[in-house]
Amino acid sequence: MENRQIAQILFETADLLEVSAADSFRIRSYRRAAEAVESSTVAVGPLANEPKKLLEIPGIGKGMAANILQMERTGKLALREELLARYKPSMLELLRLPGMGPKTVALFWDALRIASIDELEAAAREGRLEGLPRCGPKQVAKILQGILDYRQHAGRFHLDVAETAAEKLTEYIRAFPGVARVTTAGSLRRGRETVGDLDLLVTGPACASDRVSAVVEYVAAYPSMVDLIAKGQNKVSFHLRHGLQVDVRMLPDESFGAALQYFTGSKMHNVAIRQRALKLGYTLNEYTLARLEDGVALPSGTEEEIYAALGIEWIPPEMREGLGEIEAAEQSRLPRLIEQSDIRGDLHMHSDATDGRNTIREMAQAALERGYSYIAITDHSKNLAMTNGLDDQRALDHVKRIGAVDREMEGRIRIFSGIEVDILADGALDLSDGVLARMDVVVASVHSYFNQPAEQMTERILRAIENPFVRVLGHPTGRLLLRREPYAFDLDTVLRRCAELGVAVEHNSYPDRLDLNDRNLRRAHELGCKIVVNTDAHHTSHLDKMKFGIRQLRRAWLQAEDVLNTTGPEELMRQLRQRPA
Ligand code: DGT
Ligand code: CA
Ligand code: CA
Ligand code: ZN
Repeated sequence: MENRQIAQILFETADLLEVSAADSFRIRSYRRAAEAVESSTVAVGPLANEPKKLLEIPGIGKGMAANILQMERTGKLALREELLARYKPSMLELLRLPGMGPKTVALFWDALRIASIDELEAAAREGRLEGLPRCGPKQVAKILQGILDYRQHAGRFHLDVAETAAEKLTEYIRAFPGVARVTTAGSLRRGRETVGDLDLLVTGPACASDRVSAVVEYVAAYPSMVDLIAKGQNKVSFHLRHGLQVDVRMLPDESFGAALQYFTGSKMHNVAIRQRALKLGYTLNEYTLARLEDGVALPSGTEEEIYAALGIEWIPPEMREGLGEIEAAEQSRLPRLIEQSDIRGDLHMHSDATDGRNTIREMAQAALERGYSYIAITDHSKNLAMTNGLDDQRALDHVKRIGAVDREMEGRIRIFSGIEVDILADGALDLSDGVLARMDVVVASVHSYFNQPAEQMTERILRAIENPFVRVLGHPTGRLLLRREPYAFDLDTVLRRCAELGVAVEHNSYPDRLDLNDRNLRRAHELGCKIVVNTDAHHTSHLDKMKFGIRQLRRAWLQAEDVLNTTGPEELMRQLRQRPA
């Protein structure tokens, strides 16, 4: 079992113990063990048979080592199963609702025997929660909203989660003799901001029709699978932990292009492509492109061949949403989409001065290794107390330190001094103008009072960007994908004002932010906004999240010249707060 799976079971057991009002020491021991397993750099499961090594991990005692052995042997933990039998399995889902901790769940269980989201919703609607502690009309409305949000997102996954799962599975399948390629299709290939299920294509000599059954059996035996949904002649579907579904299809090499085109989608794009094929006298399915009149198959081994036969250029997957891309291809006006290699620097990252994990120098070194010409260090300001945010004096000291490291790098990479300054509730900034004036890159972001009325939030952001030292509006909508909706405000008005003032808007590459989204990015571009794409890295490894941001820019049809941090350091500084003519 993987650490993540073991940790998940332990976390869930801790939550269930808390619902059952178990001894707080016991609850804590499960939670501590879960955290230890989750952050352990060695695989804990395989150590189960060497209890001594397990016991060396802080947070894991004798009892917990026995639990891990049990999970490794049986895939289950008896205590968790017992607790689930006492309540209902639906209790775990209830615990995942936003804002529902074990204490609240325990309260509802004790008073009303509520053990599922449906039961909670019914109780809330029928007014049965009233009179319980902390259950005023406001809280009840919040619970109902939480249920709504949860249902809307249930069954979708962040891009990085889907990609990691795809990489692991790919590695497993590629090890089978005669498998030549494992290729990602579906929404993951199109770079959609969240993924419903994973679609993988497997091709190679082993997938010929007389041999494919061995590949099917092999894939159906994937060790990290939770349950098998379907096993067909050349297809396997199953669930991974946390419910992510995977659809794997095995195809002969000569069908690769047709299959990849078909399973990449989107459905809207494919409908239009098939209509085009029919108009030209062809049929197109996942196996081949063929002539209508006599059924003769045409070369279908690559996507390029398919699109060429239909008289259009190959269309990048990120554009295949049925939003005019086929017309653009017909007229040979497909954009040359931005690529990772166009990016020259990253303008939003944190160091260990606040809540980042690495030093300024380590961040610079990591950026250099990624081929960047510059970065900006933009730590938090004091309003975010839990991050140890900087006040005026510390911010000034930090500028000096950044400058010193910049000099140490001797021109190999530029390190701009910066800050991610909080936009306070009334739109004032968290640091004084005199301090902001000393920074190369001031990113202004909202991190508090997300629930202001829309008008107030709009005014607040407008006031903040009027400040002449603000260069970038950070993660402009504040959404957390699958968790928190964007705050209510008038984005269009804000984007217009950013364009007028020359303030750049950020696309944040963190896979659970990705704001602005693809539609908003396109809108920002239409309105003439400067756009920067940043990672908001809190660790050197986070710099690699840039690829998720790039995919959204591509989905917005953006080219390198539409994005500010594709230029060199001097040009960037020149343009950062220049007003349009
Ligand atoms: P998702 O999984 O919700 O994030 O989105 P997709 O686009 O990956 O959708 P999915 O997994 O249902 O199907 C993958 C692709 O396969 C889809 O984009 C187009 C193609 N496809 C699957 N089923 C159908 C179908 O019934 N009709 C058509 N036209 N295409 C389909
Ligand atoms: Ca899919
Ligand atoms: Ca699918
Ligand atoms: Zn931020």
